[in-house]
Amino acid sequence: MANREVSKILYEIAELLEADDVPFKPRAYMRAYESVNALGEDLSDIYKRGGRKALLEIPGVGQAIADKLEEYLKTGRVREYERMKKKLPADISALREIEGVGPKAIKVLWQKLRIKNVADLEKAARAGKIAKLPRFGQKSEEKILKGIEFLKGSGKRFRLGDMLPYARGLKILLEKRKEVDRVEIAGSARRWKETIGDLDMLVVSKEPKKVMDYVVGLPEVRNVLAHGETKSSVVMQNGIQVDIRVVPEKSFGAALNYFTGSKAHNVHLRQIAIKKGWKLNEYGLFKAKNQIAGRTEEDLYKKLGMDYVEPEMREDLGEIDVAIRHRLPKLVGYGDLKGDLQTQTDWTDGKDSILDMALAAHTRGLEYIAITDHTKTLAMTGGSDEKKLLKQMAEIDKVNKELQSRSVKFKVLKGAEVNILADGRLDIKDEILAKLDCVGAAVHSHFKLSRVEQTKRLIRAMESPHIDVLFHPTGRLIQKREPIDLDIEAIIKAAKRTKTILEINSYPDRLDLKDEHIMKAREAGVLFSIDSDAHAVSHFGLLEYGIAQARRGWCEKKHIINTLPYEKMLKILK
Ligand code: DGT
Ligand code: CA
Ligand code: CA
Ligand code: ZN
Repeated sequence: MANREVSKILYEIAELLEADDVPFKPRAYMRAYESVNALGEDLSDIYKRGGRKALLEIPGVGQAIADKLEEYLKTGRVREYERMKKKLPADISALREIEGVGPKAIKVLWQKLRIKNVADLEKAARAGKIAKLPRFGQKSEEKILKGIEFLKGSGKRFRLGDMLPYARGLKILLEKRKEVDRVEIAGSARRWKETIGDLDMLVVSKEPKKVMDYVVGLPEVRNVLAHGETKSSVVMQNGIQVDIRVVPEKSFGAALNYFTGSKAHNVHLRQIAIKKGWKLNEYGLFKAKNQIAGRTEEDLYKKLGMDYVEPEMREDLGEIDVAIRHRLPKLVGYGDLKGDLQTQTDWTDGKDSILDMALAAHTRGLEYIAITDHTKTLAMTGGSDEKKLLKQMAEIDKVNKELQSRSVKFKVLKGAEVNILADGRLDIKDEILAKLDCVGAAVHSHFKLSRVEQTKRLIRAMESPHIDVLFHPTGRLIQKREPIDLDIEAIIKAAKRTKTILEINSYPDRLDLKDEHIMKAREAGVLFSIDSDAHAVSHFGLLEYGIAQARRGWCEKKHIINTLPYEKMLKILK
């Protein structure tokens, strides 16, 4: 397809002429660009059919432009364009997408700061270099940054749960290519941060250019921010920016390590390399000019004198020192859960029956679930009162018998997600709660109480002898609702004192407790459950997000009660 390439050339010639203040000509090229862009027929077919005469019939194409079209169709290049491009080699089409950036500005940006693409421009603007340029100033710098944010999507961060499945899809797409040997998701997504700024992907290939052309040409791409030989940045239709790099096999470990980050972890590793007289970068670990490690991440850490650090821990929160002393925790694994202590069914606002939830959990490799439907003061969910709870308990007995008769080794536990009232009382009578196997309590209303009231409220609930687990303790919804105002230290202390389990809720909108609170609570000796909060059979897959948060909080198997078989787990409960 010559049309796409030719129309880009015409567009850029128009802009290059404009940048040089040439009168009239830019308009002519822009008109020709518009016609070629809108052609229904391939230019080379038109030329084959009618020669130069046919080219001249295209609206806006005069003698001078026809020369260029002919030259392109015969030789694949336009020398005058190449000559102009040498003087101003910036990616004009991409930079022009930014609100407020015109051809004259692009010329100044190139001449003064060697800015070639949107990524360069963003870097310079963030460093305050644009404001200092003649004819720019503070206001235009801010405007440029806003324009880039807009181009990149909303400029905000994305919830991991919304983007990880997408990233995995992209990975599979790339893995199918012949020229691609290996693909890994890196960056904050590999570290399982609750939100991600963009997606970083790493590809091993001997044909980087092919990979780059393929990625940039994907129909999913909304904007190309940079298109290089081994690095590109694109914005997808869903608004996420994808940074993708191709590296050779021998640098793969070093590159994966570098692009996984975090930046703070990287900086710390590099200091260690320097102390040993070596150099560490995304290409490898080097002693003088010789690569001594970096083909894999494992050999890299080993050579640096430490144990392999799991990506979830790479935040420079002390993990490097612990790795050097060979004292890293053995993190809870993605396959370590035996049960799930928070699930909802069609008895309230869940979609599926108790039996179906049990069978789905069993298929996922779990050995038990607790049924924890909402209680009566959460009226819009059809929450259970005491009578309904008793009825449900009888039903659970039946389901367990049914499972047994089908030889399914699986246990359904009786539970509830008891609603905590504004003053910390519970909405279900104690004598009923006493009959349940595993009781969670949670806040679903009065989110705006003061810190003092809120903290008192939760502590009162935890003091109930029947409340085993505090579900989604802070009530936050990532990017939607702030957490309730809590004295988290006091909550942790009370959990420890009352032997209340704190939940790590896996629902990607919640991830509650969050990583830093998990870290604190674990250090204080509090135990956790990792629950899906499933409202449908498909939701058990979400448990991996909760496990990831637990790992970000340095939790081992022993910190998570539902890694135990249910008899042992029940013994830990109040
Ligand atoms: P994000 O995208 O904001 O959620 O966070 P990251 O960690 O994915 O950061 P990103 O996408 O800017 O860069 C990916 C990784 O590349 C980052 O985790 C570490 C590495 N990196 C980026 N810039 C630098 C840098 O200036 N120095 C070092 N040492 N590493 C960097
Ligand atoms: Ca990133
Ligand atoms: Ca990035
Ligand atoms: Zn619910």
